[in-house]
Amino acid sequence: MAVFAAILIALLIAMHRAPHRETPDPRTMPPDALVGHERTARRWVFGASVLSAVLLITLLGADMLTDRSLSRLPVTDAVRIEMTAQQWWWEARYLDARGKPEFAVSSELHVPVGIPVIVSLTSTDVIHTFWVPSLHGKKDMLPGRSTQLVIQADKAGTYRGECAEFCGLEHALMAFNVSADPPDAYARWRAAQQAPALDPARDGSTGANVDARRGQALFLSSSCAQCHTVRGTSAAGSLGPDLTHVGGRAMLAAGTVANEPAKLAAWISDPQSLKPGATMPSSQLAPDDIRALVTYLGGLR
Ligand code: HEC
Ligand SMILES: [Cu+2]
Repeated sequence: MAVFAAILIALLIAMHRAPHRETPDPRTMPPDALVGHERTARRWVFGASVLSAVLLITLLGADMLTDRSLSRLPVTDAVRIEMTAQQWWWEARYLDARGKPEFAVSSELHVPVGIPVIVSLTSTDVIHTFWVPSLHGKKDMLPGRSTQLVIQADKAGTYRGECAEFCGLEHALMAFNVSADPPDAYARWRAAQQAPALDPARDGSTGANVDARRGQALFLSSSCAQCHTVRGTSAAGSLGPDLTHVGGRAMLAAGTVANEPAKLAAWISDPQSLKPGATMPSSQLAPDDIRALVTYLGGLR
């Protein structure tokens, strides 16, 4: 800002002075004055160049120092997440203390405030870029290679993340949220995610529950289960997001669709109309079946 302001002020001064000053014609100027004129101009150019160089080198130094202190964040007791970018959604696998995947979520990450989070980044298809502007700079996600990033949220809140590398048709509809929670809220969220999915067959059979049970049976017997995992059931597909606790997410399909019954129904019957090019196929289900699926999935909190 200071450099920008200085340049503008210099420009304004020059513009203000130009019309008032009779420009000396070099052909009529005495040689002495001409040399003096050139010398002053040369001094100004030289001075400004040196000043620019000094400023840039200072900024470079500050940048390197900041980078170094960021990479020295203490990472004991860090939360570990494996992020895999897909066309066009994000899969986040949370690891336990021994580095084994515990549960997976999509579109919506939770991290504890004030505790470092080690994120391993990779991609299954093309190059994507992980970018949560309020938490860290961009980092490429490369197929077949794993890179690492340490992030830490110092303030509670929701931070939006985006894919920052053009990756195909739905690149612009590939977002996610990072929710930074106070440690106890984070611990509750984590415990809830670790649990297997609710099973509508286990608790009573009235009202919505009949629908939910029908939805579950449909889900497990149709193609859904071949692409989606619901922990605690036989559904163990891995082409689409893990749906074990999908009912608790605010957004679906990488931030494209709000998680409400009507939108969820529209998504299940025709994902292409909401996110053209998405790799989930449209289904030929009857409205009744869609409703049952929506009740079942909506209840998976
Ligand atoms: C060929 C694999 C495939 C099949 C079959 C499939 N899905 Fe999907 N599903 C996906 C993919 C991939 C996504 C992510 C799409 C995106 O965001 O671009 C997805 C996303 C979803 C989401 C949003 C999840 C989230 O967290 O964002 C729901 C809900 C869902 N599918 C339900 C279903 C249901 C119900 C069925 C059965 C009728 C089904 N899917 C069949 C691959 C599949
Ligand atoms: Cu992408």
